[in-house]
Amino acid sequence: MLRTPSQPLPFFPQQIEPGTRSHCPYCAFQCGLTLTRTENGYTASPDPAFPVNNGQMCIKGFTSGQLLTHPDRLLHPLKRSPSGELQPISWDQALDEIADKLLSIRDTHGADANACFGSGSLTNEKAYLLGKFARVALRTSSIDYNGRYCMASAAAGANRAFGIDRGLPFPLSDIPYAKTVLLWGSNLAETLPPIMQYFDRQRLSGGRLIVADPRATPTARAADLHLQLTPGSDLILANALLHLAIEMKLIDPAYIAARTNGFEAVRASVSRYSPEIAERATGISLERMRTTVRWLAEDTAMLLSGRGPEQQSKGADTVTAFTNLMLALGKVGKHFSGFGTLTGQGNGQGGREHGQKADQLPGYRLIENESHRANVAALWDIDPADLPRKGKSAVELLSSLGTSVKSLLVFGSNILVASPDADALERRLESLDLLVVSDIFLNETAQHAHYVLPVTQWAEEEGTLTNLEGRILHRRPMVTPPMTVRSDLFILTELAKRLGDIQRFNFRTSREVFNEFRTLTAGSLADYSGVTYERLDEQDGLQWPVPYPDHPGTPRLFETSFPTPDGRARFTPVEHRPEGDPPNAEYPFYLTTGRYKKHYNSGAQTRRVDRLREADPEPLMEIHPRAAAMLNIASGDQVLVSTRRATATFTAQLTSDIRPDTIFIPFHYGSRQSVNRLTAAVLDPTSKMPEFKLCAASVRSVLNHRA
Ligand SMILES: Nc1nc2c(c(=O)[nH]1)N[C@H]1C(S)=C(S)[C@@H](COP(=O)(O)OP(=O)(O)OC[C@H]3O[C@@H](n4cnc5c(=O)[nH]c(N)nc54)[C@H](O)[C@@H]3O)O[C@H]1N2
Ligand SMILES: Nc1nc2c(c(=O)[nH]1)N[C@H]1C(S)=C(S)[C@@H](COP(=O)(O)OP(=O)(O)OC[C@H]3O[C@@H](n4cnc5c(=O)[nH]c(N)nc54)[C@H](O)[C@@H]3O)O[C@H]1N2
Ligand code: SF4
Ligand SMILES: [Mo]
Repeated sequence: MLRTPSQPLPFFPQQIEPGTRSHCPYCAFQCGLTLTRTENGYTASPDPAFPVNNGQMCIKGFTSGQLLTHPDRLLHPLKRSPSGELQPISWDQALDEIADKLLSIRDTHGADANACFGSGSLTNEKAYLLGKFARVALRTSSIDYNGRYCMASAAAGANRAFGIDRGLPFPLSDIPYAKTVLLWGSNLAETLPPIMQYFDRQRLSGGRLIVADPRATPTARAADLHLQLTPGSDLILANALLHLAIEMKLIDPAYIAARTNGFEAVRASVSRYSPEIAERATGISLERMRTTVRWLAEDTAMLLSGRGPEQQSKGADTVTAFTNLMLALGKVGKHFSGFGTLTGQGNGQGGREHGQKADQLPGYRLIENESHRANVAALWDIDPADLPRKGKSAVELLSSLGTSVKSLLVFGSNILVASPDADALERRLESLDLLVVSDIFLNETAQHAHYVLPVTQWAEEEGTLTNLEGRILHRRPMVTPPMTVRSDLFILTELAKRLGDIQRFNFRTSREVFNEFRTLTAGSLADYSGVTYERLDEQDGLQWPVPYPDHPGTPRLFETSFPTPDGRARFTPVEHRPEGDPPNAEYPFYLTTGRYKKHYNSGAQTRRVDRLREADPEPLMEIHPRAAAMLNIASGDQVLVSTRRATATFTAQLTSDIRPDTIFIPFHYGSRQSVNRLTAAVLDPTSKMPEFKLCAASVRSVLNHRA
């Protein structure tokens, strides 16, 4: 026994004050909310005192209370029996057996044969401890996480240009003062609904909104100008806008000279992206391009990018085309202006800073940088030579399952629904010696596991998350967890102890983990060393870097310099490349994927919430009426959608909001309704982001349900 019965359970909340303020379980907006106990469970209401959401929430937040008392909630560790069923076992038995198996895999196949997969929904403490567990206890380089599917291209682009990656390098409260905002491939009216209050204020004071999206989404319909471009042509359009800005003498030579390097190479490269070429490739008229450039140049202006241009096999270069444009216009680091990317997951920002990424150590340190290695190894009390090197990125790691990788521990991702080319992944999961899934629900991935470990969830635990504007927030416990579940932190510390590392994983509270990791970030790019849980409570969060205890936080970056060796931002020329899985006569459509307002990511949580499931019970394939007419398809028909990998059946929805060459299917659904069975595992060579937004598809009608 590692615990005497009189001691409180490690990582369990000690006391819960009624009326505690905390945050939503889902997206990067991290709305402040409170919970009220009702006859049937819990009801969530917005916290009017929290400054970011200012009393607003979306339907997912309002219905989040249902997750806490859900009948599907996992309550006991489960083990797969020889006959294939998952059966309850004790925590000690589960942890002992998993640790034994990890050790025997390491002995037989080497340390890298054990792998971990993390998530942007884990708190900073969990993300940090998972990275430390992999490197120090398992001694494996095999760790990556679902942020590779999400923020990797944005991160690569921002690092390349600015030397740092904080999604929004300015506060949300700057948005209302931007004269022009260009939202590039973000449907934020549905994916960050309460953010619209900032845009409403912007529009009321005479601001303009431009949206670049192949679909006329609710966000695009709210815009002054909609650039309904051909999927995958974003880089061409961005380079052509810079070409025009140069031609129209709208660039800012004084800013370029004072604050940047490398413009001449970019000037030469964009000279080939004439508006005529771009008009043909993107479908956007010269007049619209000119208006866009004029609006962006003339006053305060922001370019904010979403997953549309980023989840492409050229996503990192496309983001670079955006930073090139905004730097040339002299906007970056000026008030109410600049480039930003809209982070998606609850802790999508903090989750990419603290060492669960294959190439990173905590505080945005790099695992291949010798002085970063020495620094972290010293704090972890290990020899730098024992710190594993860079591992494989998410899709590459999952492609090695069953061959070089024999075990996988998953924390906070439903990889079978969220990963590209999912049928191939399903076969690989089946070939593992050990699959362990820690989750709240038995999601599609957990159904393949050898062991399932039930964990505490958002309102039952403490920790920190970092929102889309780099604001570190305190997740406070509001509810006592069921006594039979455990925190992810408990699982990691107990497994580490069983692997023989007691001293380095001797934590009993989230706060203790936080204190170790904030010390470790001192002097790093994402410096949290001046943050305490108490300070977060007093100030409703702090924006990093926070390098010392009285530091007020850093709402705006880049005002005077960039965190590059010479303090200047970097231009990098980038060229268009075609998508990895292009349309042809057999597969004539672009299949693009994305989100519904009422479901969240793999849907493991939201498909279990009655109001959300009833509102959108299945994924619909959006198709333009002209394309549908040629294929003799009506709304409500069952259609077969085929790609070079698989065929699946969906219900058609005719809408003139989409381009005739494009179909759209959301990815929130599992099994036969999973669109990721169709997508391609084509990766961006720089960011290793899979090309979720673009593959070739064919459509045909199977059954006509017309009356
Ligand atoms: N309701 C809801 N909200 C969420 C989430 C959710 O699942 N549901 N998830 C959260 C997470 S993790 C994330 S990452 C964010 C994502 O938030 P968004 O980036 O807003 O979401 P997506 O729907 O993936 O993609 C945005 C848009 O990209 C467009 N698009 C497709 N192909 C292209 C292209 O080639 N070029 C361009 N320019 N656009 C293209 C799509 O039509 C879509 O409207 O949302 C967060 N918030
Ligand atoms: N085709 C297509 N595929 C995509 C995308 C797309 O646009 N198109 N978007 C990609 C993007 S941006 C993302 S972010 C991914 C997201 O997809 P996933 O990685 O699957 O993420 P989620 O569905 O948010 O959460 C997965 C699981 O985490 C559990 N969970 C939540 N909190 C915790 C916790 O604290 N601990 C533990 N152990 N479990 C927890 C939930 O119950 C759920 O089962 O999907 C990617 N996949
Ligand atoms: S899902 Fe996002 S926008 Fe909706 S309530 Fe939760 S944090 Fe707010
Ligand atoms: Mo995401």
